[in-house]
Amino acid sequence: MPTNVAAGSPDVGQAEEGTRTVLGTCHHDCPDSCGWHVTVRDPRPNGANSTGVAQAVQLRGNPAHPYSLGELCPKVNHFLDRVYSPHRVLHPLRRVGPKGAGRFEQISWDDALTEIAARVQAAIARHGAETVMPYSDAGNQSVLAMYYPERFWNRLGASNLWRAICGNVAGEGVKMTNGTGRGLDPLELRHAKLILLWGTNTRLTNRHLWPTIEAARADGARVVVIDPIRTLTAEAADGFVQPLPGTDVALMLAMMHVLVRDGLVDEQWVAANTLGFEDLVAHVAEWTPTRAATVCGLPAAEIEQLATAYGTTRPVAIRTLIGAEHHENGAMFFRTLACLPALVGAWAHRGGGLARSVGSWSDAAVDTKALTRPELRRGPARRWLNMSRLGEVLAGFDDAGAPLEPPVTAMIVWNANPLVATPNAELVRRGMEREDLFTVVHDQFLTDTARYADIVLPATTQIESTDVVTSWGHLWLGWNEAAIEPLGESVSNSELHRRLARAFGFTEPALFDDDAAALSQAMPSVDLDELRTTGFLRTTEYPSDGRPFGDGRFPTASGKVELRSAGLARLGQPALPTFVAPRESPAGDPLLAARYPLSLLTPKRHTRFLNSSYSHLPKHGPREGSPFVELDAHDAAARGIVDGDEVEVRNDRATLRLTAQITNRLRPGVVAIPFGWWSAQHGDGHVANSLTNDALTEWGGGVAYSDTLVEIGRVVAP
Ligand SMILES: Nc1nc2c(c(=O)[nH]1)N[C@H]1C(S)=C(S)[C@@H](COP(=O)(O)OP(=O)(O)OC[C@H]3O[C@@H](n4cnc5c(=O)[nH]c(N)nc54)[C@H](O)[C@@H]3O)O[C@H]1N2
Ligand SMILES: Nc1nc2c(c(=O)[nH]1)N[C@H]1C(S)=C(S)[C@@H](COP(=O)(O)OP(=O)(O)OC[C@H]3O[C@@H](n4cnc5c(=O)[nH]c(N)nc54)[C@H](O)[C@@H]3O)O[C@H]1N2
Ligand code: SF4
Ligand SMILES: [Mo]
Repeated sequence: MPTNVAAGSPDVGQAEEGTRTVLGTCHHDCPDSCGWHVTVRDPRPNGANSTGVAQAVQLRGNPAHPYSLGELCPKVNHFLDRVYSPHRVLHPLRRVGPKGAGRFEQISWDDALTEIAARVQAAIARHGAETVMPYSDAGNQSVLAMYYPERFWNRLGASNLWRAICGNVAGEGVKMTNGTGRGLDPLELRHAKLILLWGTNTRLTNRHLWPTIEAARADGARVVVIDPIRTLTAEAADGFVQPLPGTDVALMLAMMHVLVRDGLVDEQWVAANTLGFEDLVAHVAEWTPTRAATVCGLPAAEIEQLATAYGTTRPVAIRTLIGAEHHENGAMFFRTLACLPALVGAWAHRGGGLARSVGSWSDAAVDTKALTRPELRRGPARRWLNMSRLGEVLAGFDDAGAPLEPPVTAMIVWNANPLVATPNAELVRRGMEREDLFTVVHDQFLTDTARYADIVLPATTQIESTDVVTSWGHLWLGWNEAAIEPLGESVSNSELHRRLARAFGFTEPALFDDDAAALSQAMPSVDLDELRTTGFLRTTEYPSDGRPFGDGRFPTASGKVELRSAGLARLGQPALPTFVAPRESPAGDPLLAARYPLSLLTPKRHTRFLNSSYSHLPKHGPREGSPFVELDAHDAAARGIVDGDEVEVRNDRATLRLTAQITNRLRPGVVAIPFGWWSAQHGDGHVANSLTNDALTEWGGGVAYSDTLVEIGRVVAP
């Protein structure tokens, strides 16, 4: 078993004899896209490695990497344990027990591909190609791993997958105001004097940005966190505002009210660069801090202070990421948030504005069409199935509740673990139990989802295949060179889809392009040789003066920031920023709230977990304890619950048994179950998402995990 060393000091140039260093980039669905070095020991007949194949013996942060600076994280510090885990799936498997039981037999790749082709073609003969649902997310967010597979699915004519579970809503929300999802490079926060971390848990989810925030602070910046949970990040901030979940739009409207009332609007900037200011002024007149205070559960004075600080400090920046989009009003959250910098003219100052995902800056380096080849699809663009609604899709319904025609009878999953990660997971489970559904899962481990597969296929890890990573947290592309051969019979996502194309008898050359050719096609403007040599390369779209909208021009129809949006009106949404309480919330549905009075959040919580990817590994899962529900002392006392009690958390979707943890991180009425554990760790066959709501956001196709109501009760011994 190779040893694994915590991140830290550089090892370049000090490699022991017989080893070499290979440059790579973390593939995880994380904004930081850290650079790493893998130390590889080549085989020598009588040397330290006599296994006959190259072995990775150390994986460390690349100290030269401009963003991660040589540090990795508690998830990936033990990455080689993941690579060489005895639990890796290394060969194709065929199910021999009932779906979900996890009993499989090893088969050959030829047998697996023959069976997949035969069963999928039979499904297509009966229902047409749209009966096939490819389901994938960002388990490996490298360029080829994410997009090369689409060539095959286009050629097959399968249903399209709408990947809207993470980030799409935030982008579509901001776009309604600014005409683009683009914003500040987060490193620009260095220049700000007030930083609002709004619905983002930087120290946990984006840890390599924290030194920038600390540096700004050392220069006098104040940092305020706005979050319904007193997170790790809130603990370290100068100020903390704790609204009820899903109520932030009311808070923003009250901030606008104060900015207008107190003359804190940058009138010159607003007059030159915004549309609809007069309408907005009239609209926010009724949103007094007192009114918002009731909605948000905050003291009115706190709202006044926040608004005053926002209106009087320059440069002033808002940093947000994904978490706040998981509400029914999640798109409106981002649309409204994007109005705030305009009102105070924040974009004019270096370090001012709104920083979110920078994916749309770095994606400009990739020619998506050259990669995905939409022209391989014959006939018209086919239907789109929303990944957020997998439960309904497998139950046979579209987003509007109408029957799906044709139904989904074949599903191929890679880069994703939907049974843990999608909302309303018990509905997904019932779908995956369907005997008339043929399921293939390509993964590194026998995940909850893989246990329901008819065929499981082995996937490589990041150090086993070459790729390029575009980051959504910073502006550098990262090279990832394969450091070792694929373990066992595992294959990368691109190789899997070349094999599928062959098994289906397709002949179009693009379906068989090798990785190097596909990368050159996809990134014509990038010097891939240089990227391979240096390991990272800065993308070139971001303006060199650091100010994305320094000239006040925005790519909307009007060329201005649209405080009033005709585009939204066309979507049937309010043209002005408008607060609507989520339906599954105490204010949205008092009858439901009478039965289930507690708002449930299911956040990312653990430093050693990355979504659903680590809870099953020995250096990760056990060190984070076992599943629990956090609740405030008042809510606990009202139910006779003490710390450590076994409790049931229930709603109409599921009932989970968990240990109660009394906390001061939450306010009364709000409870939390961390997301990431598999059903095996939960032990009762469920996961946090068994409880969560799969209602859609108003636009953008996202999903309202965080508008979930539950009740908690003590488990009484019989
Ligand atoms: N309750 C709740 N649910 C949530 C969230 C939440 O905050 N709360 N967050 C949501 C968000 S933002 C996201 S992005 C999703 C994440 O959803 P998940 O599906 O949990 O994402 P990951 O854990 O990143 O990766 C999924 C799988 O990809 C596999 N994988 C990694 N590399 C490769 C590869 O190269 N090839 C193949 N074939 N497989 C690979 C991993 O082994 C893993 O099983 O979860 C969502 N679900
Ligand atoms: N350690 C670790 N790091 C990760 C991940 C992980 O699983 N573990 N996952 C990665 C992925 S896929 C993503 S998308 C990013 C997400 O990165 P973030 O968006 O920073 O993280 P989240 O925890 O999803 O959400 C941030 C915060 O939003 C809060 N929130 C929820 N509802 C509301 C609301 O109504 N109002 C306000 N103001 N806040 C609200 C949550 O309480 C949470 O603290 O993190 C990435 N990084
Ligand atoms: S998971 Fe994120 S923080 Fe950890 S090494 Fe990968 S990119 Fe860096
Ligand atoms: Mo995500």
